[in-house]
Amino acid sequence: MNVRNPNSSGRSSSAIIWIVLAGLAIIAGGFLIATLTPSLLPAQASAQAVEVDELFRFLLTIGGAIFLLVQGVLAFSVVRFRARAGDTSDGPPIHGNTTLEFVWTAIPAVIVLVITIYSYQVWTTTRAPQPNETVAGVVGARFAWTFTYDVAPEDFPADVDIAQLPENVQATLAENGSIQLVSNQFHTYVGQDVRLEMVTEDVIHSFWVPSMRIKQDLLPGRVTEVRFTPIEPGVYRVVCAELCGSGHGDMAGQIVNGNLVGGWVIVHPDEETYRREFLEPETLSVLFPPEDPVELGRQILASGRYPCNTCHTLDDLGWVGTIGPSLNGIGARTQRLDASGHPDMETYLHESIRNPGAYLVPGFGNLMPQFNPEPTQPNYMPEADLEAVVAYLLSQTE
Ligand code: HEC
Ligand SMILES: [Cu+2]
Repeated sequence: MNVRNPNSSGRSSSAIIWIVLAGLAIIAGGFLIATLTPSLLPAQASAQAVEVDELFRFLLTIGGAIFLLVQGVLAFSVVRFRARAGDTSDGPPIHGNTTLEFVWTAIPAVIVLVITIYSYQVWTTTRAPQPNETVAGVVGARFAWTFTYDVAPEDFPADVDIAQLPENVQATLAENGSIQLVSNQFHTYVGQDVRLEMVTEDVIHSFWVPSMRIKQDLLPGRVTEVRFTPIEPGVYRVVCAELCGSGHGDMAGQIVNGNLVGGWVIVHPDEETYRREFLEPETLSVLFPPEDPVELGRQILASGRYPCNTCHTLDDLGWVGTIGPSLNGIGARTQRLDASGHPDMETYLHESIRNPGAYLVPGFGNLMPQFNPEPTQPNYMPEADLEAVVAYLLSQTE
């Protein structure tokens, strides 16, 4: 019964037209939201990114349409059913409508079911083992990422002098005869399926490569893994997505003085370019550790394997940290000897890394992590590394 408007049949057919138009507008709006929002995301760099983004767009279409529906009905009701001047009556008491209740339970149930099936399918395909995947190790530690991967000697291009590698890469001969590379950068190429096996040395970290749309936690005592297949050549930031302490931000890939610090995934256009560029003599320094301990120490520190750069300034390596004292000229800082009671600078430097809390540089707190000699201890730094680092620091006298 419509008291205000006796001409109710004309009114209801025009209402149906309006409802249909509004419905179309809402659906179109949902598509528009789903199309525009992904332009805010970083470029898709992996096959997984394409699938994840498709799922995301699907969710956005549904979510966007529901958002517009709810807001539209709300706005319409506010205008259409507002109280007229002088009207102090209550609204009509409405309750119990089985059809309506059935519909508004069934529709969301169907939507949730479809989303569940679709997400599960994306989840399983993006994590499915691939026949020719290459496997690399990732260590997350406060506050650095380290990638470990093997290259068989026969895989080195013939014209490359394998005595040389980029400065940020450490290389050792593995037991099986292959060359094990350790770096804060992971190099691969378009189309190569990659599986990363990840462990943490301390707290929970989370390995996130936004452009690849992969994110996986590293959990103490467990090996977690993540897979991706690059589809776009490029240099992609790794970010730690789990707040892990004061240097958390340093785990994110950053460019400092033109150097890539923090974690990076570098995708070469194809396998040949990967081998040539990654192992190219001009861009390489030394593959097998240099004999000269000063050189070796410099290479170890430049590799980013230890997080010293987060706290210390050292011009020679482009470090700009300010939490600890500047290490410029540390080799000549003999005024520390009397104060700390050490006989010579070598012992002093050795102790300030193995046991930083024992003597504190005036004006600084006990903030430096202790670097320990045993692999089972946190912040493991082998004695050989430490000796080379000390030799290098001793050489920094101005
Ligand atoms: C979390 C911050 C932090 C990290 C990481 C860190 N340090 Fe320090 N470092 C400090 C602070 C703070 C001091 C001063 C307090 C003290 O003496 O322990 C210091 C002191 C030193 C000193 C003595 C400096 C002087 O003027 O006598 C040396 C040498 C040193 N650090 C080397 C290193 C090396 C090498 C690394 C990496 C293996 C490193 N530090 C990592 C914070 C840090
Ligand atoms: Cu972290």
